[in-house]
Amino acid sequence: MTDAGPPGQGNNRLLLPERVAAQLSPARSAAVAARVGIALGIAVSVCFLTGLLSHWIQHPPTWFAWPSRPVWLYRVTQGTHVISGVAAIPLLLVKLWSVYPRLFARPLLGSPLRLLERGSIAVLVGSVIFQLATGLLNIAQWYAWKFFFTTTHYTMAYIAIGALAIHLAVKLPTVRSALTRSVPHAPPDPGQQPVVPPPTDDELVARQGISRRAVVGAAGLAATVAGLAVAGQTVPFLRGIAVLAPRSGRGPQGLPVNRTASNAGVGALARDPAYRLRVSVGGRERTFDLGELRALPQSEAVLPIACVEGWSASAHWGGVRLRDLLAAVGEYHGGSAHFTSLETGGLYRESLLPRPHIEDPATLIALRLNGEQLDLDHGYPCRLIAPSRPGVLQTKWLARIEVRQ
Ligand SMILES: Nc1nc2c(c(=O)[nH]1)N[C@H]1C(S)=C(S)[C@@H](COP(=O)(O)O)O[C@H]1N2
Ligand SMILES: [Mo]
Repeated sequence: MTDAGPPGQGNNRLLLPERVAAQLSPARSAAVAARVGIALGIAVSVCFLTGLLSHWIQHPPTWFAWPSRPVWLYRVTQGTHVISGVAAIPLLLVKLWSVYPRLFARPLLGSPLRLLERGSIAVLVGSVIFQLATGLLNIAQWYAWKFFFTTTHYTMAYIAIGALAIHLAVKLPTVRSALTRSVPHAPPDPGQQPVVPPPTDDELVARQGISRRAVVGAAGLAATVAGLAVAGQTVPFLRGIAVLAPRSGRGPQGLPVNRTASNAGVGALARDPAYRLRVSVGGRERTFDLGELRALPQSEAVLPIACVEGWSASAHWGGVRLRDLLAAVGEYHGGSAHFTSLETGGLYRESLLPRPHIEDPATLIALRLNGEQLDLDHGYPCRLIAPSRPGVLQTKWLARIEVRQ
């Protein structure tokens, strides 16, 4: 190929050695870009919606209500959020690769429509790279920069999805025509009459290097492998292959720990024989020592801890039903319960529990975990565990429960 090729194929010669460009050009087509783009669009949209849910659960707008059943609901939505985000990374790379020469096609800017197209691509690529990179770092790191992470990750999500909408609207005609073309064959050269049948996939490989079908297949495979590499942190039987899941299955009592008692600086207060849990509801207040909590009717529940980072693990919890504990103090007439930890600092020392979760019989003030007394790192003397909730709201080392109407 000495020519730069038809406009749809881009100008490879400007960026790559001629031999390499000739190998790659058949795979760098609108047909590949559209197909990988659709998979990427689906992954990004699923990631956006599940991320939005997680944000609303943690910072509920007045119109928003999240159910307490099924107990695994948040585990599934947040697992999906992390898996779709990670699967999007290879798809984005292949998509960028397939359109790369065309990104620099002349004219760079030009008409207002072209300006919009270019601008939305720049914003889209930048924001999606930012989201996927910070999301991935958050899975690997945690805590140090969480406050910065949540607010920017949330804001950037709207920017990314807005740019995606503009990009799709502008590209709709291109996508439509690209999808009617089949992947294995090159589009007919407009300068020639088609006197021979179009080459088969194998011929194309032999003649020109990578086929389009191979690229689309490789993108799908890479996305699946990446997804599986994190899926193990939430799907137990995939744990063995979860190379991107740093906190699966380890920790005391068979459950990972995000923040230990010594990190939180609560060891002495938690072990103090003078420990009391203060509970107030319906204008009454009462304190409980550990013996009194153990003397109340005990219940059990199998519930997951589902961290916003995407790891989750199911466990067998035992303790006092929250609604029983409240009933032992005063009358509950609705409203949220405010939980405060013994922890004096930290971002997660308090949480708010809405009515559906307060009334759910599976919501426990846990004293036991997997058949043993709750480990200090899991929240001894007692912690909140409620169904279908982000782990970050399952407050450990409880000091106070206060119903606010
Ligand atoms: N007081 C307090 N409670 C807390 C936290 C914390 O830092 N402080 N971390 C939360 C987070 S982010 C998660 S995922 C769960 C993890 O519970 P585990 O450490 O028992 O697995 O506890 C939550 N409860
Ligand atoms: Mo968490």
